[in-house]
Amino acid sequence: MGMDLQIETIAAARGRQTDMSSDTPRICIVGAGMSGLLMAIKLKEAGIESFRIFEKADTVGGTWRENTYPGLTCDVPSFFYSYSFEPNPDWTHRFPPGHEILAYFERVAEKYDLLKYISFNQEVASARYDDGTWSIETAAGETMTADILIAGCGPLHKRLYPEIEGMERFEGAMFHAAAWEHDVELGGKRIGVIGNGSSGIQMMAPLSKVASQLTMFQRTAQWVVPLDNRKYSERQRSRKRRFPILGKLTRRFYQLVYETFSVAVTENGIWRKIIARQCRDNLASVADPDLRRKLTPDYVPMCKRLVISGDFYPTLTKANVELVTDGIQEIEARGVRTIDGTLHELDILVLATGYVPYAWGIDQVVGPEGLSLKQAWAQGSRAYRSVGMPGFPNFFMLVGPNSPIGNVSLIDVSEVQAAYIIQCIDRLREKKTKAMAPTMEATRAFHKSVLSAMDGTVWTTGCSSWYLDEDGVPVTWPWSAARFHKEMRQPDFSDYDLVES
Ligand code: N01
Repeated sequence: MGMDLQIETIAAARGRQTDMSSDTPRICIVGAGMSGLLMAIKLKEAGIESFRIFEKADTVGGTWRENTYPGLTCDVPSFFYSYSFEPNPDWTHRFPPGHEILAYFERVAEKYDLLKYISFNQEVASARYDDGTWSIETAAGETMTADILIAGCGPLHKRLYPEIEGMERFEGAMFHAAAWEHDVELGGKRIGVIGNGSSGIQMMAPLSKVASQLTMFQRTAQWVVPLDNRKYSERQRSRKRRFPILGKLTRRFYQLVYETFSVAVTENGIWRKIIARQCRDNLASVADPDLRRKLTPDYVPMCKRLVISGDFYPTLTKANVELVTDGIQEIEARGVRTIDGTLHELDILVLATGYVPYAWGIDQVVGPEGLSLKQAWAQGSRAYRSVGMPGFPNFFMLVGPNSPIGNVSLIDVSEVQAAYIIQCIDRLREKKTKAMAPTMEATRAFHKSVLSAMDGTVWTTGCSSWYLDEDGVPVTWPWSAARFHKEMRQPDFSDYDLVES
């Protein structure tokens, strides 16, 4: 099998990893989004300031900088979608609006004095491990020699643009949901939205308030769970300001709720039934039988990432909103033509078509034997416990392959991984260890246990989703979030190739 062949190739590199000569290692972090900023804070806490962050854009914030579409909201509760060490009493809603999250990360970057470590507008073009160090070069020509390379690019890094016949002929404004063109006037316009994932569904209610006509083009129906996004009053916020423990308790509460919820996707038990029931009850609330039929998925709830929205179904019943389920035949100058022959005339077309799954933005990382991550992952992204790759010494990932992803807080996940990586770096700083990479055997054993556990998960029950790789294998963590916390508490260095001095 492809991966085995690659693993053998990587195995040839074993034992050739070389020196890391300082106890203040030079560290390169790729990305100044949620996970890259977190890593920087944790390095500073560990007394390491010899790091640099390369960020492709001109500000921090990652996905929360890129996404600015109307209605953008995180569907993980605000108090849980915050760093555990940096509670924010000022969240205005249970589910925070995107601009508040971006402002939060900007504040954190300033408070922890991180901006001076960041090289903005520097997209990493190559990173190569040779003679015991990483040589990193950006597209704009900046270079860095590092002992350790840490990727914080995220799994949904690259926008997916659909390939639909005639797209270039459309005469209106057309843009991806993650590249919103704010100078395009929406008021009174005929707006089309292709895609009904979390992004497409979230923007429907606000767009329906301004568009003269709003048309959603749905290829596959989604299960939707309605959760109320309640507003926090000024009184509640000031109480949390005065008693920070309240924010911490709220975070812990949601962490426990979500740990419980995570079992619903990994085990076919009571929680899966309860959430499936909520989805079905929500669908049953759609009074129009024809609309309900169009909205009824043919797969098990949560197989695709669950969409959380209390206003999607009501929005679809508005007079200026239409759900189109006939397939798209082509895009013409004046709109979208569906296979039933109808031309849906549009002024604006939003491509809420998601992301290229697992295009991590770090394809160009090359290990000592000349093998790139792109080549290593040609048969699907695999990693050792979501943080490391065999044959890639002193290389770590945040939210790497097989991280718990989905309806969980990736901040929580990243904190676990950052703490793990710090322990690895501590080991490297002890000087006894010059380089480390997970062994082939440990990676293979981990992957084998992942594969056998996938059978019980909801992701393999039969649907197409970005959770799956090209072979239909989920690139997720097939066990509970609690198990992730437990297993990642400390590295098992017997699983690593260690080059000792
Ligand atoms: O993207 P998606 P998204 N013709 O991949 C359709 C996170 N997120 O940006 O299902 C027609 O979910 C595609 O159809 P189908 C979250 O993790 C979080 O919405 O493949 N349609 C689907 O309907 C989420 O899961 C928040 O048949 C085409 C849609 O486009 C992830 O980002 C908010 C098509 C893509 O849905 C991605 O969500 C928003 C084509 N050629 C996003 N190609 C939070 O609140 C694709 N589609 C945290």
